[in-house]
Amino acid sequence: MSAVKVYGFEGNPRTRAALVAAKYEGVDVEWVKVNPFAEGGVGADYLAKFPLGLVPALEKGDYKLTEALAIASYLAQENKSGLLGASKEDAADVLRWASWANADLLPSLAAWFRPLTGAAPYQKPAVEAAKAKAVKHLEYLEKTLASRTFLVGERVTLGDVFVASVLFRGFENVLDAEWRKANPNTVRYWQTVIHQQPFFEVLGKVEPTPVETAVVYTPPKKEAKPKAKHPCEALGKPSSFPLDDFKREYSNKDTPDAMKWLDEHFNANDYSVWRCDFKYNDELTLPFMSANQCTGFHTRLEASRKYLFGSLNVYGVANASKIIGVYLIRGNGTPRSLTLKGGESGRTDPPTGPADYKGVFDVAPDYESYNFTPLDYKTDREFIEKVWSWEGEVEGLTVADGKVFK
Ligand SMILES: N[C@@H](CCC(=O)N[C@@H](CS)C(=O)NCC(=O)O)C(=O)O
Repeated sequence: MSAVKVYGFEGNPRTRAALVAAKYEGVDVEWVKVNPFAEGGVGADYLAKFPLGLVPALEKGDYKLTEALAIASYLAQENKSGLLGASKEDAADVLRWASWANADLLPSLAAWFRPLTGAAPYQKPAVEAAKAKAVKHLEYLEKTLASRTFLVGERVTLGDVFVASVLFRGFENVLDAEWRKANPNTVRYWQTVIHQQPFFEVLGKVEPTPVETAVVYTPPKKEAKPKAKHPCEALGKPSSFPLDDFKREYSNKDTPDAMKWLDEHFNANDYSVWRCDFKYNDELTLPFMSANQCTGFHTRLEASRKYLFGSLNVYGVANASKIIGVYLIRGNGTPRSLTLKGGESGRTDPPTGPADYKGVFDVAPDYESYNFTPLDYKTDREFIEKVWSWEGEVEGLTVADGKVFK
């Protein structure tokens, strides 16, 4: 006769119920340890036999069976120890409790404690809902047991085997000392059932120790995200001058004198100059409001302060104005595809700066409201000085206001 094999894993209530049922009936089973939750899962051989990959499963020669209730009933079939109930009504009641434990109590308990232990993803509302469901079912059990030692008749049945096996999961995780105090019938019942010889033979000598306090969810430690580096950081120190030196010149001298200093020090490998035009000048109304917009833009450029200098001006009069600026930025990374004002830049040196102006300006979420055009320091010098000194006319308009970023 072929040996009976039961597949499942240690501590699994459904596997345990099958093994205990076999002990009651005196059926010799070989317990083959298989755990779908372990690394590597159940393995190809198991899937070939039991395509759903779930446990428990039973095998006897060519006969294969899944579903915990079916397996335990099969093992208890001869009903030598009365596990299946003494009458038709008892048999149905036994099935009812076993089914309740397997299909209602276990899933709601598992959905309550598994996320708390990290075995399943944690979502507070789902855990709360599962807890509420489990508690409702457990209250029903507590009331039922107020007047009974066992769930059906006067001796242990398969209903008790399932209910007691599933309760382990609760006592190991969430049914803590406080809960036990409030539910003495269930505790007494569980202790009675699990101290029967067949349970003892499956569980071994170790006395179960219910938790003092329910497990609590501990959020995984968030890995500290490394602070994003500013793209200009990769450029290192400029070979010509630190931008602060020019900012100081500009602050302490008249702009023409500061520009003379820049004429001597400007190095197109270290820095590039950009014209900035607001895209929606048609929408501008009062110059002071436009100037506020310039201030806002500069505030949002703060993260690029080390790499940026410039002035953003309001030209014209109320309802006929434009926002135009000029910025000096760290990096010569003018994309070669861009046409410089007045023709190709002619520069053939590889870019050493950020891919283009974006690296500096996209720290401000509204930078896309502006057009940026590369300027040539030498040929556009007059325009640059005009904007930085707030003098002269640009596109026939004079400066109404301006905001310097330094
Ligand atoms: N309805 C099946 C459910 C079996 C089941 O879901 N077993 C769980 C362990 S208790 C399992 O194998 N889960 C693995 C998985 O979901 O991948 C039964 O009553 O036996």
